[in-house]
Amino acid sequence: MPNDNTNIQDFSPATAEATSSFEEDSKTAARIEKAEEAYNGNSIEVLSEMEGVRKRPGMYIGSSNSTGLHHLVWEIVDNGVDEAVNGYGNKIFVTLHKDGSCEVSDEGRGVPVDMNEAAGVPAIVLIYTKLHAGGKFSDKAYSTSAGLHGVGATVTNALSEWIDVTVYRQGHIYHIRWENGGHLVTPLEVIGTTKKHGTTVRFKPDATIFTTTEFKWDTIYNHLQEEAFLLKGVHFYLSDERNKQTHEFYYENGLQEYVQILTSNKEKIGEVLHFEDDDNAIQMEVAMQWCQKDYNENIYSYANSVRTHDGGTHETGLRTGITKAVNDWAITAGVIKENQKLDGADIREGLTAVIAVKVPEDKLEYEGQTKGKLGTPEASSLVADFVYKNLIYFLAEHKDFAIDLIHKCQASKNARDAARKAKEQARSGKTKKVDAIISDKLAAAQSKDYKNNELFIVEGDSAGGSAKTGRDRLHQAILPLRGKPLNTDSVTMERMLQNVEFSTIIQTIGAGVGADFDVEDSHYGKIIIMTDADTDGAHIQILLLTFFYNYMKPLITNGMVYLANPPLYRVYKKSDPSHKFIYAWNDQDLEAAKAKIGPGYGINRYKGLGEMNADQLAMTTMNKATRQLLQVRIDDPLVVEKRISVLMGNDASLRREWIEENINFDTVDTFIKEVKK
Ligand code: 1YM
Repeated sequence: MPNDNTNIQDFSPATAEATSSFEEDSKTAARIEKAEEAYNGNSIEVLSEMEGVRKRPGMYIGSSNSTGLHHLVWEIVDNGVDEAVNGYGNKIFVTLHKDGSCEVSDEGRGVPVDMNEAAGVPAIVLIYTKLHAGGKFSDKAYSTSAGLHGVGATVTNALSEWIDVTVYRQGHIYHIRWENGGHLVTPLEVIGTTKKHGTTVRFKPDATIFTTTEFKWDTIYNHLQEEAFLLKGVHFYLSDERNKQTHEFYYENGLQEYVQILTSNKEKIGEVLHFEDDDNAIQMEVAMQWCQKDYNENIYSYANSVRTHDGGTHETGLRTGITKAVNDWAITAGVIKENQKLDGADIREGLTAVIAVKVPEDKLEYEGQTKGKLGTPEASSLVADFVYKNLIYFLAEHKDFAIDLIHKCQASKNARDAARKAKEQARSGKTKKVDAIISDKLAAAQSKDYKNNELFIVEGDSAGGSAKTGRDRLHQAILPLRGKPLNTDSVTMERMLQNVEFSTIIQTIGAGVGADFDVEDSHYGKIIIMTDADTDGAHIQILLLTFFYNYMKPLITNGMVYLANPPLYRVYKKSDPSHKFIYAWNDQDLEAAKAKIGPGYGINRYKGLGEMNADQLAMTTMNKATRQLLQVRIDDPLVVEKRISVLMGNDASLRREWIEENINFDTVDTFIKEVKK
């Protein structure tokens, strides 16, 4: 769906125009011959390394599902992007072919083909057959750290049915091909001459490795768009030969446009602020926009083009710089007194900001196991100074904006104070009436060990009834919902608070709402949305997730929101009177169940939760030992904002189109789902 502004154009990579005139350079031929000999000597060791990748793909690309599959593309794209970042070429082409292969091209120097003396094989062979080979030859200052796992093209080779690499370099066209996970079938050869320079890689993922080998337009679209925001001046061309879709990404103003798109459906205060500094040891770029009626702080950070989900020193610096600049300006301008300083949280409410830093390789540090949190100490003070100086200057130059901003901060502060008072009052005994309302609907958990308690929000009274009977009373609470919840994206907070369903949810969770929400106060460690596996159920999921996203975002960012995942089928043996069932959650399970039961099986397809009795619902969907939950996460902020604005916006035709396109209940793909117990 995100290809909303797709324009049909034909993008053919310049490098594809290979000259067919075959003119082999004798020196190169001799070199290549030598390389082949050396390669044979080396190949056993190399193959065993690649065999390791094939045996445990998850270790190298995270998983062997669709996410892992797309890692194969990112590894190759990253090599092209690194080349562009280093100043060679400014176009990257990605083509999805009808035969299931993916082709990536750039217009850089071409992958090095000269002999690596130490190894006795051409550099390109090392780059495509040894793990972590890239860095050893590279002189690049900032690498993209090649996605999450940073293992390079070798992994793509190891996990492909075949891979062809064509290099246009110093007047020659070189070609090399591997098959079946890294078996060299066409050694490096010169196949022609050319005036072009660059690299083209085409590969077909190995269907014996992945659970799916279908490249998704949306996934690649979103990834390239994110890269394009971060790399001003680089053009990305995506084209899909399967359905003739094409799209070009090019953002001259980078992060400024990123923030514009993130806030496109919000009520803005002033313009996007955009600051850059290329002169320091660490390159820094930040864009920010304040909005009304948004109770969240939306900060997204990147280090060397890789998203830092858990923030780090650059994010800390950004927060410090903003708080200090706004307070200093407000005090100097006489808008507030020294003792009325605003809290950072009040200043950041309604702020959408993206910060991207480029840290030289030798200073690049991460905290923890994953690359989710930047650790480089210098980033904190460098970013804080840079943001402070630029922001205080901007405020001084744009007084009207500055005053509007301070008013918003003061309103945030007042709302927070009022909410705090209300909470204290509620605690001091004025809540009986509300408690009574809740207890009508809510079947509470007995335990006060909140972190281990689970709240099931269930579609419909009948499923709610089964859930109440089948639950673990100690730790599981059930809250049935009647009908469709309110669309909280199109109403004010006041209106939302008047809604009985949402006020019940807020009271039940017990941790406040909006700016006042404090995740530490949550009465439940898991909030589990349990709906039917049909369009209505999908719609209810979206409406509830939109509410949590807008008003209790930390529940999502802390991984506390889940979707129950009831089975789709029940398989049984017709002749067996004991009615032992095998449950199936997908078509793969179904096939396995049919095979297990053998001839004479029967299949029930569940349409709704109501078709299961309490025991079955508990066993398949609620019991910790046997259920599957989908954890809701926000991976790509842009996808969430875009989908929410389409799904929740006023344009009913866009919404219908989207639901129709996603009829197989991919609906909540917006929020990445991860299977958990
Ligand atoms: C479509 C994929 O791989 N392009 C590419 C890769 C490299 C170079 C140029 C390159 C880099 C350097 C010098 C250098 C790579 N080089 C290496 C290694 N596109 C694609 N284009 N000359 C050419 O960084 O010094 C790994 S990839 F290892 F040589 F550095």
